[in-house]
Amino acid sequence: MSCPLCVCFFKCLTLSLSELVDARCVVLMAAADSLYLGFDFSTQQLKVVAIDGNLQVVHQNNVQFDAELPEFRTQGGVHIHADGLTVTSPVLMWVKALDLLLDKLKSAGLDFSRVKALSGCGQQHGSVYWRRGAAETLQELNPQHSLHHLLQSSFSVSDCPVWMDSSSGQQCQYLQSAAGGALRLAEVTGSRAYERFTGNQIAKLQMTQPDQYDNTERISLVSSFAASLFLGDYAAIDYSDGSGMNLLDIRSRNWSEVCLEATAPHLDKLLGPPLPTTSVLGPLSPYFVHRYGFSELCKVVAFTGDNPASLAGMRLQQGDIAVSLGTSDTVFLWIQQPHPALEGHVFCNPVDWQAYMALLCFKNGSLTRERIRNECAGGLWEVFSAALRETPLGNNGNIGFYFDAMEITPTAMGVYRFDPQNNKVPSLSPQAEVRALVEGQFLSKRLHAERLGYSIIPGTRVFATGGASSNPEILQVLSDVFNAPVYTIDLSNSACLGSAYIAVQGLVAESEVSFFDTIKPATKPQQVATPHPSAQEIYDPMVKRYAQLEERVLQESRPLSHSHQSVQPKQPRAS
Ligand code: XUL
Repeated sequence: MSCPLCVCFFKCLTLSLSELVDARCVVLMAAADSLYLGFDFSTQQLKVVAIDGNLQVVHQNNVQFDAELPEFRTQGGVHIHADGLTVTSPVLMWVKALDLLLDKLKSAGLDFSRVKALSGCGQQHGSVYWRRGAAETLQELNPQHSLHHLLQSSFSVSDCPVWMDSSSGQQCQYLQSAAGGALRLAEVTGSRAYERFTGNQIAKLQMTQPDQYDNTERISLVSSFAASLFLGDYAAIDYSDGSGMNLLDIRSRNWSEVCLEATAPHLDKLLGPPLPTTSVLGPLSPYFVHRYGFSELCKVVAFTGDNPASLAGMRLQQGDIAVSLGTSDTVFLWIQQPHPALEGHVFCNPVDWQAYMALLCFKNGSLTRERIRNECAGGLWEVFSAALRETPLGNNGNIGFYFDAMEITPTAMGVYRFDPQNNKVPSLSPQAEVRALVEGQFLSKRLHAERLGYSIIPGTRVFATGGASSNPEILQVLSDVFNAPVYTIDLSNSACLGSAYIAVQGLVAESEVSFFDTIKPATKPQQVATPHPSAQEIYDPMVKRYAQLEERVLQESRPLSHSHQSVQPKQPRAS
C-alpha cells in the first residue's frame, strides 16, 4: 500500500498528521521530476506556466489572439459590436489557440509524460454554449485531428459574450427586482446585478436568440469550457468563478432558485452542479494522451476565474489583502465572513472552500496620482515622495477625495477637500495635497474592504503590486493606513501560477493538506514597509471620518454621477 498523500512508499506512512503537513511529505509528493501546468484563457491571449515539483517555474508560453490567429479578426481578443455595448469573442479562436499552444509546448521539448496534473483559469463572466450532441463529440475526440477541426459544429453560439459586454442592462433590472432589490441580490450572490455577469448575459441570449438557447445542451464559463476540452466531457463550474454569475448563492454554494427562475428556463440542467475549485474533475482525455504523450494518470483539476486564480498565485492567506496600483487600482481580499455590499464583489474563495474573497476596483489610480504629481510636485516623483516624507501621518486632519474620472468605488465624481473641522476647502498646500491624495486613496480601499467583511487582524499582510508599488513612500502610507506590513509581489503571471498551484493542491486536497502547506516551497515575498507605531491611533478614527465625509461627497456628486450613468463600470483584472 502506498502513502495516500504522495504515493511515495516511504516514511510518510509512519509520520503524524502534523509532520505530514510540515511540507516535507508534500515536497516528496511533488517529486522533482513532476510537472504541473496552469493555463490562463485571458482576454487577449492564452498563456501557460509549467512548474516542477519544487514549485519553480520551468517553462512559460503563450498564444496572442490578434497576432497569431488573425483569421478571427479580433482586436484585443474581442469584437466590439456596432452598438458599442455588445462585446464577444469567437469560441473557436480559443479552441484553435489551445491547439497552437500545445504544439508550441511540444516544439519546445516539454515532456508531457511528466505532467501529473493540470488546471487553469479564464477571464471571468464570459459564457460558452455547447450545441446539443456536443458531449458525445467531446468524449470521442480523434487524436489524428486538431480540436479546432473536431469541434467546429459543437457550439450553438459562435460569438461568446465576454466580461467587457455591457448590453444586458434590461436583464439586470429584471433580476434585481425579482430578487428583492440590489442589496438583497448582493447578499445572496455576492454582487448586485452587473451587465457583464453571466446570468444576465444568458437571460439576454434566451430573450433575443431563443433558437440558439433551445439548441444548447450545456452552458460553460470560459474556465469550465477550457476544463471540458481537457476532460473530454462537460466540466463543472467551480464555486469561485460561479460567484461571478449573479446566479450562485455564495453561502449555500448552490444555484439560487430565485435567480435561476428570473434568468432563463431549465437553467440548472444547462449549468450542472457547481464544485469546489480544487476538485479533481477526472483523468485527462485520451485525446491528449495519444496526440501529445501525456500520461494516462494526469489529472484535470477544476478551472476557475482569473481573479480567483491570481489570489492563489499571490498566496494570499486569511486576513491578507493585495493592492494593485495601476491605471486603475484593484484590491483583492481574503475574507472569512462575507458582507456583500452595493460596491465590489464577494466570491467564494478558490483555495479554502469555506472562506471568501472580495474584489474591488477603483478607477482613479495612477492617472490621478500623476496629475497631482504634475500640479503639486513639478512633475517629479522625488518631490512627490519628499512631500509624503515631510508631512505627518493623518495630514494634520486634512482629507481629500480625488475622483477625476467617474469613480466605480464609490459611484462619484469630482474633487473634494476637507479641513480638520470638516469644512469644505477649495485648496490645500501642495505638500498637504499630495498626502491627502495618497491617504485618501488608501483610506477608501480600507473602508470599502471593511464594508465587504475585511478586518485587520494580527499577522495581516498587505501585498502591493503594479507601477506605484516601486515607490517606498507610497508603500509607507499604505502600511500606515492598514497598520500592517507591506510586501511586494510580481503579479505578471499570477493567474497562471495560481492555476498551477491549484493543480498541485487538487492532488492532495482530499487528504486535508491545506493549500498553504502545499505551496510552502514557493519563493517568499519581500517585506518593504512596516507601519509606524502611531498608525493605528491615527487611522482607525480617520477611516470613520472618511466614511462620513464620503457620504457628503456622494450627496454632492449625485447629479454628476447620474449624468454618467450610461457608462458601465468595468473591473479590470489585477494582473
Ligand atoms: C472581473 C472582471 C475581469 C475579468 C477579465 O470581475 O470582469 O477582471 O476577469 O480578466
